Amino acid sequence: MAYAEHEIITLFAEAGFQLSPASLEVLRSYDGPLDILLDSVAGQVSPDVFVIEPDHLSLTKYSTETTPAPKTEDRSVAEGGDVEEIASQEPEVKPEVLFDITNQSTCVGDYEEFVRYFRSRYTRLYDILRKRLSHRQIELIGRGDGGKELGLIGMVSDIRTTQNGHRIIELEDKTGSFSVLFNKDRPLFEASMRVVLDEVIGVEGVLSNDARILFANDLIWPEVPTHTPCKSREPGYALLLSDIHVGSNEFMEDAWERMIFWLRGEVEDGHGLNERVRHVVIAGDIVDGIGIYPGQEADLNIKNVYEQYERAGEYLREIPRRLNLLISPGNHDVVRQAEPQPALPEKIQEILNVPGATYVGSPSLVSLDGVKVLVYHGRSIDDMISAIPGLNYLEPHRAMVEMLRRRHLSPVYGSRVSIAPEDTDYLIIDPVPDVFHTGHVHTVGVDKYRGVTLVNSGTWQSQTEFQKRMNIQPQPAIAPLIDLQTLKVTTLHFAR
Ligand code: D5M
Ligand code: FE
Ligand code: ZN
Repeated sequence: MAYAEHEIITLFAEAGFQLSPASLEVLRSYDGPLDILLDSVAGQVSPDVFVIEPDHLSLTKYSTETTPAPKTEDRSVAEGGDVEEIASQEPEVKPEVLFDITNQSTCVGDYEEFVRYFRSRYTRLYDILRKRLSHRQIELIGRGDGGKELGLIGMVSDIRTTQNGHRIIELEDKTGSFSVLFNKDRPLFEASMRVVLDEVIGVEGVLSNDARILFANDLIWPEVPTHTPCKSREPGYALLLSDIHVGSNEFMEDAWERMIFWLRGEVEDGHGLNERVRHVVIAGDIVDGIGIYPGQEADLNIKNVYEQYERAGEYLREIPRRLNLLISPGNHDVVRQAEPQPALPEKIQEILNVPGATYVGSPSLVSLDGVKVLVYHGRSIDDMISAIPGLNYLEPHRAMVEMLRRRHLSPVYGSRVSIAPEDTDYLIIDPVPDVFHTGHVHTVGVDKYRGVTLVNSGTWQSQTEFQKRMNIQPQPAIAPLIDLQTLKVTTLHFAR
């Protein structure tokens, strides 16, 4: 998808840059996502650069014409190696896992458990919302309250449109259910379109004279309070990856190897970025799995899932041993599909055989050098995109914003995400993370929302036949790199 010259010039001009003729030439044949390239260029050039030269552009692209011999710094299990030397390659600090379902699951999935689960969701989000509502709660409504201003917090149990085009949202709380009307001629109607089933919201408005319906004047989401993120005190970067899909015909081995060469310092990196990487986080879909979608067999070059993990282990062991490697599962992995997903089972960990790796569930909250990172594969992005008008697959970070707004990773129940009714709702976003990392949709999105850095990390799989049929356009082989000291994100391009 090459860009037209005027599009390129305008995009850079809006960011305060001019392009030299040579850079324009380079960009005209560039077929990656230009906004992402621009972001990373803007993040890296010094403030006194106003004219972009080709050198500035190549900052973010690493390619290896010749393949250097691999160094022995990787995670390969050393045979007869010096034990002390191997120990010294261990990462200095392990990531601290703050919150994770692994080994904590209590659920069998019966009806009682669902009741308890939704009660937990309601109560916890109620506590967050209560502080944001100014009016007293509707629980206290008496017969004489018609015409008064009131507030209400509830879980959305029904959304319908009246004959006149107004929207009625049914809110349920512990005491029962109440109808709230959003007038189609008021500006608030727009916001009411974004309400999804099963989320917990607050509304304020005026009660009808017969006290049977609330006319909404305000819609309040749990929301992220303006957040001052923690930053690392020492220099250090984390490479945020996901959706590797080993075993698929479309797994981009060459691109992966280019990233490994860069990570090991075996290709030119004028900025020494690779040396500053301390952590690698993988947010799920390590392998392509088997039987995940119709006709997948034709797309697999490894048709046995255990062999897929064996091969994945080989690729992961190429990551230098000195780095913290954190692995969380996705919907293609061999682990419970219902969310929250526990870490990959021990058997799979043994097959992967990656020394020093830390396995966590999805979601999980980890601390990397003091920065709280919420890692979640992101399957609910599909549900968010189909339920909320205006969201799309090319801007996954916007779906992430909607999750933060709702303080919930998967508000819609009973769509593509299935939820395991744990006795507390692990999908609630609390505490507010400093960094929110997802994957799944195979596109790259970077943004900041109320102080939280959002990263959707793309994929290492080029477009599959299935995705072609579904009209899914992946952006593969782009690795977001976050500076934990500044929380600035750079995207590195390894496609060629
Ligand atoms: O998801 C890769 C991408 O494919 C992501 O954008 C979701 C989309 N996807 C996955 N399965 C389906 C179905 N059944 N319909 C529509 N879109 C889908 P991944 O988890 O890697 O397969
Ligand atoms: Fe995936
Ligand atoms: Zn996925």
